[in-house]
Order: sequence, then structure tokens, then C-alpha cells
Amino acid sequence: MSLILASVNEGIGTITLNHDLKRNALSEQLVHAIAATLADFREAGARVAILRAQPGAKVWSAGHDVAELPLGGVDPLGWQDPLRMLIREVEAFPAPVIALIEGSVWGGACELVFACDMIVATPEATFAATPAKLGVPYNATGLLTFLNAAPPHIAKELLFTSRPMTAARLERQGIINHVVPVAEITAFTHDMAQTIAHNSPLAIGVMKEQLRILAAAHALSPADFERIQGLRRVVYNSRDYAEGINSFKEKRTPVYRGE
Ligand code: KFV
Repeated sequence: MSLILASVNEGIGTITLNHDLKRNALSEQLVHAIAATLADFREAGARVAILRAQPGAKVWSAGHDVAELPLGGVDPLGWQDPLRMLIREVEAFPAPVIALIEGSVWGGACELVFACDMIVATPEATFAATPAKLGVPYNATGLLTFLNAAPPHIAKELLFTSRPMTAARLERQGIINHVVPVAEITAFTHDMAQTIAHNSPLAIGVMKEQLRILAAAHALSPADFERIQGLRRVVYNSRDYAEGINSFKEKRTPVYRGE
């Protein structure tokens, strides 16, 4: 069975995550399928893309495939990591990407949704950023995605507690564009996509790229960047990082010692 389903109609490309068996975890294979489809959408001249799960999904995506998070002193979120690649693909896609969210969103999938250009969610949708639950040192561009989408105190609550937040709360914070009942969400999102598809694709594409560049325009000295990497290295070399990953695989609660 395909990990994703894809279609293009009247300039609107739709990608449906279709791997409920693994709760749409963002494995390398699934990420490559999305990237290839976005490339097809470009080729087909799609003017907007919708990223969704199957109607009725309980889990929109369980985030990074934990089985693919490396152990043994390797940076879990380096440049070539599938999640990092996927975020770059969404940001580089020359037309808006709308996240249509039904179900729960976890970890790296939360970042993926925040990296989309607009978010429409059902009232039952929830969002949890879980690197602290798994002991993962999130990377700098990933944290910037959170900071560009959420006010700092909300970003910190998400990242430090790992607890799910409701769509209503995120809508109040301006993080989600619209909360729409499940029966109406597909039509609502298509209507938004159609409006975008009738506007100038050149103007929109160039504004999207400008906004991306401006939002990432934080000067960082080489020394500060190396300090961030050094701090993260302490975490992924720690006993606690291995404990986080192993406890997930063994389906038990992790015991963290801060070392
Ligand atoms: N990676 C790999 N496999 C996963 C997975 C994940 N993120 N989430 C679920 N699975 C597998 C799970 O091991 C099981 O496989 C199957 O999907 C169904 O999951 O071979 P198995 O044992 O059948 P269940 O049984 O857990 O499903 P359910 O009871 O419906 O619960 C769904 C959910 C999403 C609440 C639960 O699976 C869950 O808590 N998953 C992990 C959510 C999470 O913390 N994700 C963050 C991943 S780390 C991350 O994204 C990053 C970037 N980071 O820095 O931390």
C-alpha cells in the first residue's frame, strides 16, 4: 500500500498521509514520497498544496520515526535527517502549503505543521512537541520554526512539557488560522486553496520566499553556532538520550538522570 496518496485538481495538489499502521511516522521512505510528490506538483504547475491525513484519522502524524533516530553519538537531527529535509522541501515549495489537521500531531510533525504556510484544524486536533519526552536535542533551525510560529512562552510550554495543546488554544494564539468542524474542514480548506489558486502565482511564490528569508534572518556568529552544536552534542552523547529512544522502543516510561 502507498505511504501517501496524491492528486492534482484545478491547480490544487493534495497529499494524504496513508500509513496509519505506523501512525504516519515521518520515516525516510515517507519523507521521500512527499518530496517526490511536491516535485511532481511543481512540474504540474500546482498553485497550492494541501497536506492532510486520511479523513477520520486519530493520529495526523506521530512525528519522526523513532526507530530511525540514531544512537552512538550521531546528531539525530543533522542536515540530511529526513525531517530536516521535509521541512526544507515545504519551505522551498514555490506555492503555499496548507496543513489540514484532523487527529493528533506529535514531535517533528508538530514542526512540520508549523512550517506549513497556513493551518486549518478540527476542534478535536491536538499538538504535542515531544523532544523533551524522548530526550532529543532539537536543532537550531527546528527551534526557529517554533519561534516563528508561536509566541515564545507558548513555544516553551509546548517544548518543555511535551503535553498536547488543543487546536482552540493554538488558534487563540494565532498559530492556527482556522478551527473548523470535521464535517466542513475539507470544503473549507478547498475554498481557501481555490482563492489562492486564482491569485498571481508569481507574486505569491516570491512573497513566500521573501517571508522565508526574512523570518530566518537571524545573524549568528560561527562561535555561537558552534556553541549550540556543542551543547546539543552533550545531549545526544548522554545516557539519557539513549534511555529516551530505548524506552520508546521498549514501550516503557523513561527514567531520566540528567546525565
Ligand atoms: N516512530 C516510529 N514508530 C511509531 C511512532 C514513531 N514516532 N509512533 C508510533 N509508532 C508505531 C508504534 O511503535 C506501533 O508499532 C505503531 O506505530 C502503532 O503505535 O510495531 P508496532 O508496535 O505496532 P501505537 O500502538 O502506539 O498507536 P496508538 O496507541 O494509536 O498511539 C498513537 C500515538 C501517536 C499516541 C503513539 O504511537 C505515540 O505516542 N507515538 C510517539 C509520538 C511521539 O512522541 N512522537 C515524537 C517522535 S520524536 C520526534 O518527532 C522528534 C523530531 N524529536 O525531536 O523528538
